[in-house]
Amino acid sequence: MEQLAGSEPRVAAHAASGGTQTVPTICRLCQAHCGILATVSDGRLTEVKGDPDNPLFKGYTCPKGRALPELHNSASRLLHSQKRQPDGTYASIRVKRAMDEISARLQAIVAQHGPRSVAVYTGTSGQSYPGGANMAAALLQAIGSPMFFTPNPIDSPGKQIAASAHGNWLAGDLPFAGADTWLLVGMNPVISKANGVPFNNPAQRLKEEVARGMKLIVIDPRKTETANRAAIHIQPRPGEDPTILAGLINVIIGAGLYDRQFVASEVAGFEALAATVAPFTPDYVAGRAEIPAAQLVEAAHLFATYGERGGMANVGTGSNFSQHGNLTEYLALCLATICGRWPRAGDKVHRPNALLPAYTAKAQASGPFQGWGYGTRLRVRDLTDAACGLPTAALADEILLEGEGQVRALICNGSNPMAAWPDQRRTQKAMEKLELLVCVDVEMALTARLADYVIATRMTLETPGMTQRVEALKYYTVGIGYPVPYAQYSPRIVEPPTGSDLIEEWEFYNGVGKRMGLALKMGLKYGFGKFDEAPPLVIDMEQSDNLTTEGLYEKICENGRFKLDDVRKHPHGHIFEVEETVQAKDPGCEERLDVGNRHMMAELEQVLAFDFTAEQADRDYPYRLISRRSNNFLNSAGRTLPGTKLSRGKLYNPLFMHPEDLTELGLEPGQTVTIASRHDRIPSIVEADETMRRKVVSTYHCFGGLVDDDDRFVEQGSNVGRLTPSDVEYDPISGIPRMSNIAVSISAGWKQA
Ligand SMILES: Nc1nc2c(c(=O)[nH]1)N[C@H]1C(S)=C(S)[C@@H](COP(=O)(O)OP(=O)(O)OC[C@H]3O[C@@H](n4cnc5c(=O)[nH]c(N)nc54)[C@H](O)[C@@H]3O)O[C@H]1N2
Ligand SMILES: Nc1nc2c(c(=O)[nH]1)N[C@H]1C(S)=C(S)[C@@H](COP(=O)(O)OP(=O)(O)OC[C@H]3O[C@@H](n4cnc5c(=O)[nH]c(N)nc54)[C@H](O)[C@@H]3O)O[C@H]1N2
Ligand code: SF4
Ligand SMILES: [Mo]
Repeated sequence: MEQLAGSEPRVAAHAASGGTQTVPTICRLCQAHCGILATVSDGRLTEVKGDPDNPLFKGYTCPKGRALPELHNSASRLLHSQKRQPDGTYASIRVKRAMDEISARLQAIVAQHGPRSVAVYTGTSGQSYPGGANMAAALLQAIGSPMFFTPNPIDSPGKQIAASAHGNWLAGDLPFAGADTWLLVGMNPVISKANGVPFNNPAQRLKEEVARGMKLIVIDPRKTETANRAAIHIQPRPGEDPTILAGLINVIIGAGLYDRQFVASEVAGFEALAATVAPFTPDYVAGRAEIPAAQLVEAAHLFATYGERGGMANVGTGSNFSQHGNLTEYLALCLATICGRWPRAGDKVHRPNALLPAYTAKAQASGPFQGWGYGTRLRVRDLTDAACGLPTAALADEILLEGEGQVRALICNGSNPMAAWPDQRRTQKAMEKLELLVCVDVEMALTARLADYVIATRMTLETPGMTQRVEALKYYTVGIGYPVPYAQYSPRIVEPPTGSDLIEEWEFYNGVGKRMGLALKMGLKYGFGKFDEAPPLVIDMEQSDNLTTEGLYEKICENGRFKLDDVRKHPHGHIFEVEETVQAKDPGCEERLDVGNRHMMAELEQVLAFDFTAEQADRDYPYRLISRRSNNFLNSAGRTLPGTKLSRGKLYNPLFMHPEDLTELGLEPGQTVTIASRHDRIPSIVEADETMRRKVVSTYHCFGGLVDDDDRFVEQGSNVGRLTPSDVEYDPISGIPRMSNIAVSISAGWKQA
């Protein structure tokens, strides 16, 4: 057996030895990175279940994780890279050959059109592999192109934009466990395992906290699995989150329930905030969001006064999709800040790093900074680089718009524009216009079907895994990441199927860079906002010949508080003992958290001025389509698998409607309907759902086929991104278009146009 750096065998010994063995490892499908037990029989992954000996996850998994064997063994999985043939069909190509050809084509494109003509879009599944997205970024940097995109600006871009306007707290956020209250806006962590509730079994964490006495407040137009546990569920019209949060802040300030001491010593802009929220009286908010005024007042009092320590507020994708996401995220930070909800000197540091460098948590602000309007300018819609990254919703136009600076080559790393981007018709035009489209994927996903090359990669359990990335999430926003200094490392668990020719993401980018004669340097840095905690780590690939993935992970974790070797000693994962307390503020520190940012206050004034009555009375498009996530699928991943356990025989994304809305329209569950927005129309099949607010409907994203494929909706669903134009209603900073609270009409039947 080949030996690697750190004397680790190529695969865990059991995998090579035949027979059946069950070993601990990490599910890397989503950001939770649950500790799991994988059973391997004769070199094949046969079962995944929770690991009761994992100290953090304690046996927890979700259906997606338990379906890892189906993914790894799927007949529709790519075992060889694919090259598009002149007739549009695909033929297998050796990955080395593909790298030769791709590097030659990239070189020619750069020579003719300049570095900016090459872009990378790294997606959700790119995050399963530490090193992949970073190496893609290193390749782009070596080429000299700034055109690096992620899903973040079509996810929750308001988080970083709000944090830049508000400033960061250098002790991080408050722990969920033990809090008295918590406010969740536009998110459903029980299903999404995203932020808000700790993702080591969120349903259980929430249940425990509520049983202990936490009072949860949820703002969501749907009575979600999370809202079921709420002491107060505000079920408003969608799109009114800034109105409601401004209303809550107004009540709290008006009744003098805020933390005067904290505001006096750590906060700037309080008067501006108080003045701007003043018109958002309970009656105004109630009439506009269509909620009881008394409920708003009760929620404000509960949040501000219940218990000794109180709790924080977290915002999810629903609010970010419904426009004014930057403002909603900002107001949620302001709400926590005026109530003094940040760790203080002497508190225990609850997210100290384990595989990331140690840092000093301080009870002080790292003041605001300008989080937009800098760096690379896009050629469309006056968009620029920003704290959330380059505006992804505008990339299709950067490909379509001819002239200097046009993007002509795109590499998709574990991402799927055709399933995930808004404005699917425009996206398809853009994908078809590219001179070179490369998809680095594990299946012939929707975008791969338009690609020149599809690079087939190993799946997670065929690569080593580790949890460092999860720790870094706390720098991205509040309310996310491991709630304790936990880490896990896993060796490779299985070898890929025999006869396959697969590569790992980072090896592909490194291989292409080498062939282009470029010196790749992977740069890694972490910190709250503008504040770097440690000198950036640079991994110079020219100095790293014969590097293995295991060796690369050693380098990535080089400056960690704990060494990878320490973590490896605990194959079931480990919660380290880190007894650190938050330090007092630096003497003379003048930094303040800003709750009165001019741009945000101006946006709140715009919200106030908006004629919401016209929207409420829209007879042509009387329903509001909102977002929602499938418990069994992570975005589009695994969607090409024929009839998996996960789809439970239902291969489409139904349209969920309140039963009384169904009756009003004369529809029966299971009936086919047309969902039309002002922009486009898609077919669907209705399902009764009492959790919906009346006149609000929802469906899952990332279903459906290419744009001419609507008629097959029963076997593949339909794509909600079709209903959203990317250039009509969009955020001027992140470019995110309106992806929830979409005005739609619903009518019986479907006929392809
Ligand atoms: N209408 C609407 N649009 C949305 C959303 C919504 O809720 N509604 N959500 C938005 C959000 S929050 C996001 S994050 C984006 C998601 O945007 P993307 O990240 O672009 O989309 P995904 O579907 O997650 O793409 C994952 C791709 O990786 C592939 N893949 C799976 N496993 C692996 C692997 O192990 N290795 C590699 N290399 N590839 C793999 C999958 O086949 C798939 O093609 O979509 C956004 N778009
Ligand atoms: N099972 C599963 N888990 C996932 C994913 C998945 O596809 N499946 N995707 C992953 C990804 S990429 C992400 S970004 C996270 C997202 O994680 P979350 O942000 O928690 O996303 P959702 O679960 O869709 O919850 C969004 C909620 O917002 C509500 N909503 C919609 N519009 C509005 C509005 O205008 N105002 C308010 N107040 N609420 C609104 C919806 O009813 C819904 O309950 O989940 C991740 N986890
Ligand atoms: S929540 Fe599910 S998909 Fe996410 S890491 Fe855990 S088992 Fe995997
Ligand atoms: Mo996302």
